[in-house]
Amino acid sequence: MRWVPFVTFVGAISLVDAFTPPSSINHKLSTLNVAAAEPDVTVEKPTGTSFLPEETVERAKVGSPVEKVKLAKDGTSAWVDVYEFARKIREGEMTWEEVEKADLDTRLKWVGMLHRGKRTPGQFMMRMKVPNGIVNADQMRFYADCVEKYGPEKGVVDITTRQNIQLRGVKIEDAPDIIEGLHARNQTSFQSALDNVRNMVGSPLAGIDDQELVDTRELCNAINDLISLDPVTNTRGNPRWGNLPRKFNIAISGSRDDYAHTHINDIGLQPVKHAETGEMGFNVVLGGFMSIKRVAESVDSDMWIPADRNSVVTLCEAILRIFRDEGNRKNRQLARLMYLVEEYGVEKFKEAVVAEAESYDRGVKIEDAQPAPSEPFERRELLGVHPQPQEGKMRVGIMVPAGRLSAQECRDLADLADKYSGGEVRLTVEQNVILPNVDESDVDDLLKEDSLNGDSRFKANPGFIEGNLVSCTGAEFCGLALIETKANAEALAKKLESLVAVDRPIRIHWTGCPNSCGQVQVADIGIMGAPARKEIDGKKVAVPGCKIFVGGKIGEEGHLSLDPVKTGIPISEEDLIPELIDILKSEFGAVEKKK
Ligand code: SRM
Ligand code: SF4
Repeated sequence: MRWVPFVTFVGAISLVDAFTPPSSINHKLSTLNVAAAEPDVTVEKPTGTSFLPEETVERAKVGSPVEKVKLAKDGTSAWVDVYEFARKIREGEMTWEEVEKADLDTRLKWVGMLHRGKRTPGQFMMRMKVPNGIVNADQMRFYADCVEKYGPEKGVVDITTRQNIQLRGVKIEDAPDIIEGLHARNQTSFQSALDNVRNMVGSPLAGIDDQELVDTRELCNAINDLISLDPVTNTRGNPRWGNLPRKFNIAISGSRDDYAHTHINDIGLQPVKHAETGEMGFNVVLGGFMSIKRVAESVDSDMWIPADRNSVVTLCEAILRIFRDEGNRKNRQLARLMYLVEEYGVEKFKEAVVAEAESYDRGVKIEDAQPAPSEPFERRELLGVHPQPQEGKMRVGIMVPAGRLSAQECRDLADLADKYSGGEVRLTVEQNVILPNVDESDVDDLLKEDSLNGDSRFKANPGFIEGNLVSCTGAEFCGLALIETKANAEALAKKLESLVAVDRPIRIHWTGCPNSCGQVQVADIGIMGAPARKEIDGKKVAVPGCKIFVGGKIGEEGHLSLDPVKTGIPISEEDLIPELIDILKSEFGAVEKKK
């Protein structure tokens, strides 16, 4: 390993000794809540680039503009810089506009801060890490407190398609308090964007599922710690994985339902028993991703690992090391894992991973893929009230339309969680929530709560269409968007619900541009922002429009729908609703309701 010697704080010129080191930098943290050793405050962290082999650095030097930004000053510098910028802005020494552009728009992403310069200049989205999508009432209230000051339009909270939380409206001067507050609550925003490993997706039913094959919580926490907890200083932010060639997604499925969507992640772990020993483990699928250039389903890697912490961490570490040092640094569109796997060939890539894992000498044995179960299995619902294996306990899935939460709605959820689910809230990749461990005897009271009835946007028993809605951020905040998504998605789902009856959940996904953050290719019906024209007053004019995808599949039979069935459809209600009703009737057996 290429650890560079640490520079000591004491007596050394360091990035941080110009001002008091923020306590969060030295805050001991583990998502597992284990007692960690006291951090050594006398060491400064190495940079992300310091872990790269010379050859990789040489490639980065002639690489993409982002590579050059990272070489000029490492992305990991933001872990410290954000405190300095905030202090200077608070003390009137600088304005946010004076923050160097590369810091503002690129490096601050290492603290999870994404400048929303096109839509809300000077304000940021702050993305968390919520391994396995589990948060608590205290964290929910903290999110509300953080965003409320930015007003009801800009200061909102989103549940993302990676079972994660994003805070909106954040200003640089407020960031240190938020970061400290998160760290004090055992959470972080570090390494959640740009060239970092993204939120760890696991099973939302982990530990409360009678069909569970693997409890994904500890494994998601372990990978989360691998990525963003520095093992040397025991502080948040791990520079070892701080300079990847591109984003990297990992998902661990806990049951045959594959709630984690392993087939669209760079690494997907699918639970399967070893055919001979009966030991529980994972088949490893690789390279699934979505982008403007290409959308690809994962390939089978022909690897199986036991479902224990050491094996899972070692496998991910081995793949990450290869990806970090060998991935494309020139063309960001070709820098996803799939391209590297294809360059090697699956077999050779497997050999490289096995050799890398063996070199760590941790006794991890990677075997050939094991046969997946073949008995019939039906994917289960997450919304509504369902029994748990724990006697007398129920899980209650609640719809959060398009994943959007106001500050008050965060507090409402926190109140429900405190009252009914031991303070715990589970997030799903469908941008909804689950309250686990509700006493059976309390379920009726929960369902009668004001925040689940009347004018509330939350519903425990929503319709099949509105309940399964997913939407990316769209033009409200995202500079890449071609259309407004969340508000349209919510309004049109409500409208459809009133117009047609369906007899099963229909998953309608909206995504504002071809990056497909809203994963339209896995949807029953996917709506992707695209150009459209419409005749208005006798003239054809450009209007917000979409392409429509039909027939994506999730679960064991996961399959991506790659080609749109319709293009150039305006997204206005009068144009889109009839198209969707036609598709719902012809493909999903919908029946129009009597007017
Ligand atoms: Fe995404 C870029 C939002 C999940 C593929 N994504 C963006 C940016 C950062 C663009 C930007 O700077 O504005 C968006 C920020 C908008 C905002 O203000 O929220 C953005 N992506 C999102 C979220 C918030 C959508 C949502 O509403 O839930 C999701 C955050 C997940 C998280 O918690 O980390 C989100 N993005 C995804 C997914 C789905 C997934 O991970 O399962 C994908 C497809 C899967 C994948 O990555 O392979 C996805 N986002 C992209 C891409 C295309 C990646 C590529 O290889 O080209 C981009 C563009 C990029 O990275 O250059 C992108
Ligand atoms: Fe933005 Fe496009 Fe992603 Fe939607 S799909 S959040 S519009 S980048």
